[in-house]
Amino acid sequence: MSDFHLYVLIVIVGITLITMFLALRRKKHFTLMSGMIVSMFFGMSVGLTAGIMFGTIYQGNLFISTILGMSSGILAGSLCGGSFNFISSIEGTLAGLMGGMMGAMLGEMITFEEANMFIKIFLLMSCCTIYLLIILSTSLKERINKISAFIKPISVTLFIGCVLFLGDFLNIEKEGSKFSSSNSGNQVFNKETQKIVIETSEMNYSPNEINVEKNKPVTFQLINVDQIEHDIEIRNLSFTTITEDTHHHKRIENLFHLHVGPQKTSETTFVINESGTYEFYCTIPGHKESGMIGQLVVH
Ligand SMILES: [Cu+2]
Repeated sequence: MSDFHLYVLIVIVGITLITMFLALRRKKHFTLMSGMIVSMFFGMSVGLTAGIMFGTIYQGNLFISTILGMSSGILAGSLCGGSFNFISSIEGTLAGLMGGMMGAMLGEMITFEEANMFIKIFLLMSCCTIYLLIILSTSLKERINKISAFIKPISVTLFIGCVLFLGDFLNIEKEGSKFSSSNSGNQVFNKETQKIVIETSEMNYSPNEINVEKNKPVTFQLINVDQIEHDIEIRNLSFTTITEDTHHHKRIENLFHLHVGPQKTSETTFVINESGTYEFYCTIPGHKESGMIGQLVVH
């Protein structure tokens, strides 16, 4: 769990407490219907936020992420609804259950970056519950007459802005530290980069045996002269990525994957941390069997 995920959890707990407090205090201003709407909105938003988050953290284990996502949604929805009345708590519980389940499935399927975007959107929606609570419990006449009618939207907007800004800040800081560590890594390892060029043509890698040194940056270039796509995959390889020009489909520990489109070139620079002999192959169905296989020796 990263700093960003921890931050999202803390914000969720915070909003749940604020929502409960507001709901209990302004209960008499709410009709049954508006209480139900708020609970449903809150349960669903928190369920989706937590579901997507746990879906990415426990990628590959949909059972755990579904349980955690649903529990978070149910807890938030029922607490918020329970502050109004029993019917609203049922509404909140069910919405939280559904949101958590859908979020976990979504988190399982999308990449880390995409998930972070969705988490921010649904976290924003969760924060908006506070605004919804204030608006729904203030009569129209009151809203027009009071100066606080101006203050409230502004303060709520500021609050939401701060919440999002802080989340972004944590994200940036994480990326920043990753960047600087790889930079200093460059200096520690070596200035010279090893360059490996592999050409793929007619179900063959050429060369199909490569030698590299560990703890030294390797630029890996894959040139595809074929009319069909290829890739290269290495399992159980402990490495640190420095740069890449293609996106990973999924973040799996110790799995190296570089994809190359028809008549395209892909490149990535990384550092291998452990010596050993590794097998590499193409994951496109049938290609490995037709001879797209090779050996990587790390000294
Ligand atoms: Cu292939």
